[in-house]
Amino acid sequence: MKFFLLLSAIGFCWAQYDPHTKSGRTSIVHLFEWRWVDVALECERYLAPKGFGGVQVSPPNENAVITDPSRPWWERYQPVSYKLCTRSGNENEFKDMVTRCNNVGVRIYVDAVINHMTGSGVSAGTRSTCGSYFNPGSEDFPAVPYSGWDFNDGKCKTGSGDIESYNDAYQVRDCRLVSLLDLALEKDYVRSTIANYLNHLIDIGVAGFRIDASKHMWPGDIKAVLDKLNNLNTKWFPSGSKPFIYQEVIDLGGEAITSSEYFGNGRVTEFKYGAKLGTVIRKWNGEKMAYLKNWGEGWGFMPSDRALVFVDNHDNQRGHGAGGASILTFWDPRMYKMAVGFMLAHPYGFTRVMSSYRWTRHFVDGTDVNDWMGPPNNNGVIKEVTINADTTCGNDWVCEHRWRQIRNMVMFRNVVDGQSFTNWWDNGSNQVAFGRGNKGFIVFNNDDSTLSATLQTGLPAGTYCDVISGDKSGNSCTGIQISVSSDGKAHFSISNSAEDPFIAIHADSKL
Ligand code: AAO
Repeated sequence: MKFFLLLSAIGFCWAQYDPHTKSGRTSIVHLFEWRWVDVALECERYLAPKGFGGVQVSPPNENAVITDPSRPWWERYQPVSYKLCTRSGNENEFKDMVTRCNNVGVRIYVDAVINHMTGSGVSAGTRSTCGSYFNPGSEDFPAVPYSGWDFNDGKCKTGSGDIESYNDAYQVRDCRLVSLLDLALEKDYVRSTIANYLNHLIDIGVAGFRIDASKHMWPGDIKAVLDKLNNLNTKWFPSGSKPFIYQEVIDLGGEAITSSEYFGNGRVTEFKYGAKLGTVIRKWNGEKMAYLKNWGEGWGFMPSDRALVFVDNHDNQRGHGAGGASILTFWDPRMYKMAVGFMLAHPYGFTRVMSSYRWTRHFVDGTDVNDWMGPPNNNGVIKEVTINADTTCGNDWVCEHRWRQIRNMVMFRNVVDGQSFTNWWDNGSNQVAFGRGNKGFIVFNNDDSTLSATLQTGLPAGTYCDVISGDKSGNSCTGIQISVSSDGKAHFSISNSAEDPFIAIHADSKL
């Protein structure tokens, strides 16, 4: 029995569900559209010291240069080849980033766009980020190479060749997603070509992949690609480690395709998480935080050990993808910090923090017509992520991961890792609290009245620094102090008009 347990523990550690973060690091951050040189610096100067486990980077492979609209962020989801050459940097810069991040214990996860190539309507003669020739009209991508044989045209049964209904699993997998040329992943040549691309990245030292548009590929085809992948680079990972896999499948219920079909391949994005949490924090549809008591599987989410969770992603923060209006983003900072704080304190799922750039929103009839706008740039060249004296970012990079409340909750999650969900309390409305064993405790007041309560924290007696209103530095605290008595109880008072109406304390914030 013992031997079996040991084997299954090892099996889990080395398998595709494990992010291979350095021990004690429990979250990753999506540095959306950052340049590789800036990611490398951020690993060294911020992510490693603050306990982040890894970075999801934007697609590193060559893409079409879209000029109408002018250099949208989404051009990176229109591959031209698998050369590592984009607005974020070239192959040498990519390698340097992976090496430097790994050397400080921060992993790199690549956004792998393998379902398709460019849009069918992109005109021949369109430039690409590395100068490779391609012709969408004749399905010719000589820099890979792919030709007409390598696409799904024959299999798709819709009149337009595009996905017309999400109620038909065949359409969703065999037809074109928004006219993007759909690769024939049933072909061994296509599978091997994709595997070669991913293996190149693995050999450089990446720790895993976000598989873009997984819903649009058959689970068995994805598996066939994954079966061809190398183990991770032993310079940084134990021998026999498999890449971490998380598949982008949008399953809010009610469609032909469900997330569970993909569990055999790796983790899956849980889109219900951000959609529901946004609804609760906004208090829409009669939802209240008290209902979060059984958050997780109790809300109909997938099993925790299969879930990749997030409050918002690069799509739904600007109205793409799914989730709708309830999604919270940096544009609603007060509610957003509460949502991210709740996510990072709660044991469910493997957590990803979003890090965005600011763009000029312009709503026409409720739709942001500037949802396409690319990262801060000078004539198309991505701007550097500058760091201000107060540690926030300049040049319109939002850097949510550097907000004190979010950065400190990433550390909170590390400190309480492995501890159970304990000491739930609620007032029947929007004042709630819970602990993580004897390591951490968090209290929220999302009601319209002051919270004043003496609660069981589960923590050892002492004075703790609230990591939301301030930081512990040495033996002093720049924020609110909470004193826990010998019976584990502490008094909390949170005004409903507080800038951040929540308090979090943990073992390492003890003074
Ligand atoms: C661009 C242009 C297009 C043009 C195309 C080709 O915008 O007009 O035709 O180029 O020239 C990104 C952008 C796209 C962009 C594309 C390529 O978002 O606008 O197209 O790059 O440049 C589906 C997929 C999901 C996908 C999501 C955006 O299932 O995989 O659409 N996300 C990933 C990436 C994303 C990227 C791609 C894939 C492509 O994260 O950045 O696209 O590489 C339903 C379905 C979802 C479906 C949504 C949206 O959702 O369930 O699967 O996502 O529709 O079509 C409620 C429902 C919910 C429903 C939602 C929306 O919330 O509950 O289920 O409404 O109807």
